[in-house]
Amino acid sequence: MTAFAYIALGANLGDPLTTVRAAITALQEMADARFIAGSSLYRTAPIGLKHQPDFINAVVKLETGLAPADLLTRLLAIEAAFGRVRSVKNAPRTLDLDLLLCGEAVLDLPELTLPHPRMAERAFVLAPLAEIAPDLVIPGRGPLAALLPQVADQRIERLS
Ligand code: PH2
Ligand code: MG
Ligand code: MG
Repeated sequence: MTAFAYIALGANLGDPLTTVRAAITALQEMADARFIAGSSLYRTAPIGLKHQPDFINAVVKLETGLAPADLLTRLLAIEAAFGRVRSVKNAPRTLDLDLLLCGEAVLDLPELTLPHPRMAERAFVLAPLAEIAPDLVIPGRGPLAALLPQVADQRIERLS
């Protein structure tokens, strides 16, 4: 049994454009997962801690038979390989890979909540997600298309 998984990429330290492009390549090459689609890259205003550089964000769709916790372990390994150092919550980061959705899975574990608990409030997630999955319905949150207008005030620019 496989499921479609959606992963959000974010970076705002170092050379974030190069990092996000290289991280997409790493996801394309991940064992036990098939790369289905990747969104455009976006330049986005920081949400949460305001006084930090703009982010580069994107979303990728994979098909995988991995359990959500095992997929998360792979993502954390890629973050570490890109030099991610964890300090305070929402601090600037070289690379953040967030598991947004894994099929219909609804989970509330200490290390993993699915769907991602803040995805529905973030234009930097919803806009790239809408590019690759316009008809997506988020378990417990409803259709993506209905959520997007609610985040229209967040600054986000699609890069070519
Ligand atoms: N990630 C955060 C907090 N704020 N803001 C933007 N624009 N993009 C992000 O990826 C982001 C953020 C926590 O992971
Ligand atoms: Mg994050
Ligand atoms: Mg994260």
